[in-house]
Amino acid sequence: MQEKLQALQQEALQKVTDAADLKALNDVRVAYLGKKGPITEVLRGMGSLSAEERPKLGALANEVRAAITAAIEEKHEALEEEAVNQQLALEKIDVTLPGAPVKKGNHHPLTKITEQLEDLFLGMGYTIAEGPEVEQDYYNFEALNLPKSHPARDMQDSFYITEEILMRTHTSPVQARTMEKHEGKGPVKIICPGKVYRRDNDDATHSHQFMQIEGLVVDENITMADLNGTLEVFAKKFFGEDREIRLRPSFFPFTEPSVEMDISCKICGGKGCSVCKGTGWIEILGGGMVHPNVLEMAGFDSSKYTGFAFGMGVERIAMLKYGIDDIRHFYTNDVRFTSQFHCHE
Ligand code: 2U9
Repeated sequence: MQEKLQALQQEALQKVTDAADLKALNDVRVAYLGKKGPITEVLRGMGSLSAEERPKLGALANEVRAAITAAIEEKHEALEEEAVNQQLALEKIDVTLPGAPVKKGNHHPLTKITEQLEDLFLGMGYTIAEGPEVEQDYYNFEALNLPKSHPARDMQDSFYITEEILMRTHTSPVQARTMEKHEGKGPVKIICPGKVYRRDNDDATHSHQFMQIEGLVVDENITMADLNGTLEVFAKKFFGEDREIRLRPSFFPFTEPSVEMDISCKICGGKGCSVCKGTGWIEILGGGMVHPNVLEMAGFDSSKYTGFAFGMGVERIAMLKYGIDDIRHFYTNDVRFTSQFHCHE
């Protein structure tokens, strides 16, 4: 019986060693240590032994059982560790792999053009001024030499909130407010970007809301030559060094004299084509010398100070720069349009 137990132990330990997974190991446990297993069988047959031999064999059986149990526990631990390691190997994350690509957005073309224009004028020493879109009649019209009866108000029909409050029709009230803050002391050198509103019927070239950038310089000894030089630098930097500019006489209530600026047509080089309607020139902006009435109303002595101002529509500039044929594209927010402006100049 002793030999049988020892043989059983050897056999069981070998099977424990051979068990390839937790299931096989459990089968060994059930087979050798279970109630119907061979060790229990041996113990059951102890009745036929002498009183001397019985405890010896009992002790041996317990040793065998303990040895097999210990071997199973050890193997169990090893197999579990192996299983965890296998799982870890399977779930290993390669942190050096490139991530899923994130779709990059881009700025709206009007934002881009505005920022490009801002950069250009910041480089010439201007600062940026902003003001309210819901504006008082006084700053939008009156302070700009457009009294209530002035016929030029018709050209800038607005959305009125009350008799005295309206959606601004240009960014010029920002200049008027800034001048007022200066309390009659120069220099003032600002550009004012922002959204403006006019009661207009929308079509390919008109929109009831659009963006402007206006500039204003007020100081002693400012002349038309300063305006001319500034506009020339702007035109060449923005549209290309090969562009020529020309100033034509015009009229605005807030400037005197007033001008409109054209640049030579890039498409035909000045010969005349469909883009410039055969003239060789494309209208870009308006400007002029600040009207003495405007200077005085803002608290500046017009015998000491002079100034120039100019204004442009950002949509028009963007349309010319990118060859966009309909102003409504800017406001319908179709990503097929807005996503075409990916370059970050
Ligand atoms: C102050 C004094 C003078 C701003 C000016 C223009 C000429 C002009 C238009 C261009 C196209 C507006 O977007 S547009 O329709 N602007 O032609 N703007 S002078 O003159 C000012 C402004 C403020 C205190």
